[in-house]
Formats: sequence, structure tokens, C-alpha cells
Amino acid sequence: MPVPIRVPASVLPPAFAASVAEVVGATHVLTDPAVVAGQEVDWTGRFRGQTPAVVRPGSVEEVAAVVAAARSAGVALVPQGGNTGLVGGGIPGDGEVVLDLRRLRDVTDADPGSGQLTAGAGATVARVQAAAIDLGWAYGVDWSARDTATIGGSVATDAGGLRFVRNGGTRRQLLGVEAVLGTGAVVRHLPAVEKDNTGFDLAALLCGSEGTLGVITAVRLRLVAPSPPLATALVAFSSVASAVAAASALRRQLPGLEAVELMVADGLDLVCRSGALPAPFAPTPPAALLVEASDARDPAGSLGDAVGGLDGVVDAAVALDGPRRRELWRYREDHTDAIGRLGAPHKLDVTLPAGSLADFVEDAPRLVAAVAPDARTWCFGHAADGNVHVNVTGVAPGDERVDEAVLVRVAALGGSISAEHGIGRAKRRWLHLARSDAEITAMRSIKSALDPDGICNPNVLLP
Ligand code: 2HG
Ligand code: ZN
Repeated sequence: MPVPIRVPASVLPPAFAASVAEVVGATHVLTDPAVVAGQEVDWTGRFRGQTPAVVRPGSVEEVAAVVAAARSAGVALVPQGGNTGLVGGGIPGDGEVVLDLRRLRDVTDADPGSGQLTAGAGATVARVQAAAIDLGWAYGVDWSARDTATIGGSVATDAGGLRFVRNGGTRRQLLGVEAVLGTGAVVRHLPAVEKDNTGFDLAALLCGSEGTLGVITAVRLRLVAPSPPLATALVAFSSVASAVAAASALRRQLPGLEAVELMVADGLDLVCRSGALPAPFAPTPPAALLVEASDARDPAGSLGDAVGGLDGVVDAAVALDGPRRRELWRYREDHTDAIGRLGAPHKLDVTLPAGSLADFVEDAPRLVAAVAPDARTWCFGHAADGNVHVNVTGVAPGDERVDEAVLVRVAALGGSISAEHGIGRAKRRWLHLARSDAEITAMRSIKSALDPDGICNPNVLLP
């Protein structure tokens, strides 16, 4: 595959600059370093880059024209939405031009009969959720960056989130896409029907491709039935092992299970200190689960009964009303912010087989300490999916020894090195732990076919 021509950050080829300004309008080509600075660094502060320009197209036609201009000028592009990614996948780390898709934010063709809608790539996840509710349905994927994260980025990374146990990840919600491939071709398949097996599923291919094959401009989404009334419980456990075993038991026992989130003592204490929240339990238990479940008749009763039957429970709080449920959720959702305040963390977003999860979580601090004795390790995550977020603070952004130690261990245990955040820049060195040579070669062949000049996010995902 051709190596993309890397344009030094200070230089925008004049012909490219002129044609792009003509396409999107000069006001939508940002070159002032002070204006683009926020789009050169990721949310965590770990991944920084430099860009000669941020280009903000307003239609799929404009995206296609920008891609065509980039092809002829040999300019590499990094698509960006809300810039909430956690693996550096939307950052111009090698002087790429940033393609900001947030002007493509319309929600259209909503169909209450079939429970479907089309969303522009730049619509926030919260906007899609609200549109789904207006239609009498719900959008099945949710996570705490909902107000900023865009649907295009969530499809490009196949985001998972807090409701995976009920609805699966983003790929499962996806019926079709509109995208501009690296060839400049516009592929548009936004079907009004769900049952459709006409050949290759390009939407599924683009989902999780992290912008390496083209630029997603719109998506057709399948909605889910709104949940019956919900109850939320924060449950304290005597050990991580009992919390993990409880997550599995709850999956079997509660048909209306919506979320099972794991926290451990250090993280709970940190969140309370950092957000001035009252301690939920005294003393802080070794582990806790945030459990949410629906039940049409008696959500608090059925959740309380299920929690009462679990082994290792030392205390629990159950909430039914919205404000109290949101208070309980804060103990889980505030982890990312609280850890981020300690400095740029290394984030390792991994899945373990159910039988290895508890031991892995208990051992993670020792595993990290062996290579970074001064680091702190924070584990939390989506217990029902086996997905734990290992965050490590106190390590220099470029020191990858902890990443290596954690990812090698996860692979040895038969887990996934990328559960829901993507590979990005952060983990591409380790793709071989998860994918065979033959698979990586096949991925490269697909990239060569759809992005022959290597201009589409060339520095992420593939090693
Ligand atoms: C979550 O589950 C997100 O809250 C972020 O995936 C995880 O901050 C993280 O590591
Ligand atoms: Zn997560």
C-alpha cells in the first residue's frame, strides 16, 4: 500500500487549501493554531498532534469533494466528531487534516412504524436518543459522553456502552450507512426495511473500521422498544469474586436486566473524594455492582428479590425514582472524570472470559506495579460483558510498558484487547495479539481497495 504523503503540520498545499475553501466555504477551513488547538488533543490529554487545518463540510457532497481534493494532493485526513474517543483515533498525530463532521447533524426519515431513523454522522448520541424517544422508541446504546460523542464516531468505533447486556453494541443497531470511501465514491445504503441480505454488509464493515476505509456521513439505525419501568441498585460485595459471580447470576435470573457495572474500593473512594459525594457504604466494600433492571409490574421488588438471593452481598441501596437513580449512577459514571483529574491516564479497554475476570481485576495492580512501581491502577467497567476498563495513572503518556503488560496478559487469558473503544493509535502495536497475520493481511487488502492512496486515517488501527 502506498505510504501517504505526510504533510508537515504547518503546511497546507496551496491547491488543496484553495479547492477545499471553495467547496466548504472559507469560514469552514480553520487554520488559526489557537482555534484548532482543542481538536489536536484528545479528551484524556494523552494523545496530542498538530494539524494544518480543520475542515468542516456541510453535506456528503462536500465531504466527497474534500476527499477528492485530498487524494489529488496526497493529504491524509482524520475524521473527527465530538472528540471523545479514548484511543487517539481522532487526533492528527502525524499532521493530518482534521475533517470535522459535526455540521452533519440532522436526524431524518424517522419511521415510527418500523422503529428506524437516519442520523447525520455529527448528530450527538443524546440527540439520537431524544429523537428515538420522540418517536415512541429508544436508541439501544448509551454511555456517559452521550452529550458530546457523535453517532458517526460511535459507528466508526463500534461503541459498546452501558446497555450492551440488553441491546448489544453499535453494530447491532446499524441497518446501513452513507459514506465517502477513500476512492472518493459515495456509497449510500440507508434501507427502510430491516430484513435485507443483499450481499456484502458494507455498513458492518465500516462499523469498527475507525475511519481507515472512508468517512461515514450518515447512518440508518434500528431502534429498540422503550424499557418498562426501571429500578437501580448499588450493591456492596465482600469480594470482587462475589461481585463477578453475581453479575453472571443476575444475567440468568433477571430477564429485564439493563446494566451491571463493576466498581472496586479504590475507585469508589476516589469518586467520592473527587465529586464530594457521600460515601455510599461504610466502610467502603472491596467491590460494588450498579445494577439496573426493568419490570412492568414491580421493578424495585423484582430487583430487590434478585439482589437478596446473591452470595457475598454486604449492603445494598435500591432506587426507583429518577433523581435517586441518577445519584446512584454517579458512583459509576464519575469514574472517568475523577481518574482524568489525576493526570492523563493510560486506558486499556479489555474483555475477559467470565472465568478469568475476577482474578484479572484483583491482580491488575500487581501486574502494573511490576513494570511501573509508582503507577496507580483503577479498574471498573461493564461486569455483565466481561469488559473492564483498566486505567493507569502516574505513567508518562509515551511509556507503553503498562499497556504491553496488560494487553499480553489479556490475550493470554483469551480475552479481547479492545472491547469497545477501538484500537486507534493507542493499541495498534498490539493488534497481532488479537488478530492473525492472515486476518491483518485481509484487512490491509480491504483498505487498499477502498482507500488506494492511504489518505483515510492512515495512522490508526493497522500496525
Ligand atoms: C465508560 O464505560 C467508558 O464509562 C469510559 O467506556 C471508560 O474511562 C474509561 O476508561
Ligand atoms: Zn465503557
